[in-house]
Amino acid sequence: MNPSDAEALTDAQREEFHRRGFVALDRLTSAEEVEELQAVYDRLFEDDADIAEQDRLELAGELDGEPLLPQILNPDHYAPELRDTEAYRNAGAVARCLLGPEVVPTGMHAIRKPAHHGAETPWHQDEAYWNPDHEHRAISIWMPLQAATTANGCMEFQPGSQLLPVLPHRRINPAAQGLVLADVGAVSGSVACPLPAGGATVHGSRTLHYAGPNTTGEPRRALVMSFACPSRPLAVPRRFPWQRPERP
Ligand SMILES: O=C(O)CCC(=O)C(=O)O
Repeated sequence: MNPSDAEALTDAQREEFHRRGFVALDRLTSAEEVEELQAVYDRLFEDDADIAEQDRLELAGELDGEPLLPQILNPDHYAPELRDTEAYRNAGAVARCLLGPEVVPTGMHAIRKPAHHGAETPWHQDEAYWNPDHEHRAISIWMPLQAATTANGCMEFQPGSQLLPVLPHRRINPAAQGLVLADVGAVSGSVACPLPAGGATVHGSRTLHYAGPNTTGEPRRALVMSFACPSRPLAVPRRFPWQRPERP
């Protein structure tokens, strides 16, 4: 790890990530860059943006023809400038600081909660979406492009849940591509993480997390940057029946 990676987080922040499965950072990038990223982000979500069908997902379905929780996979394929940012450089340093020098970027996604009716992102573990035949050491760095609050859908985490196995999940509803933890009664004592614009939360692949609905008059924009160590096949593969017939 080079010295600047080691300084990406304080010892207390690293300890908190490993103990609780998440950590909140006040600043990943500047207010100026947030403003530039907002414009790029909003263009990607316009109806006529040239996004491949497989990279446009609707996680929660529609209400009166309006998407409730639209997601764009690989936004940086359509806007490569997202990679040439202080946010992305700092996210990489945070990832190497937590997981070591072998860590590689594994992609970005963007989830937008529309004003007034953006749906909740229900409780889930990211690993429930991934290849069950492999072991994963991965983190996601979630950065809001406006302040994130409990009113517009900031992230919420279940401390200690990174130590759990992948729990059973199901589809949010038959028309949606998102997953929800089958037994949300398993969640208690969760911690909401409001953030300033350009701050970030960092969570592990099994950390249980949620983001509430957007009840405000402004969209809630979040850019998620993911990183992982090279994944290895498990000696005993797992079965994630909720992924059938296809893995999103
Ligand atoms: O932005 C959201 O609403 C949820 C994000 C999330 O679940 C994730 O990044 O894993």
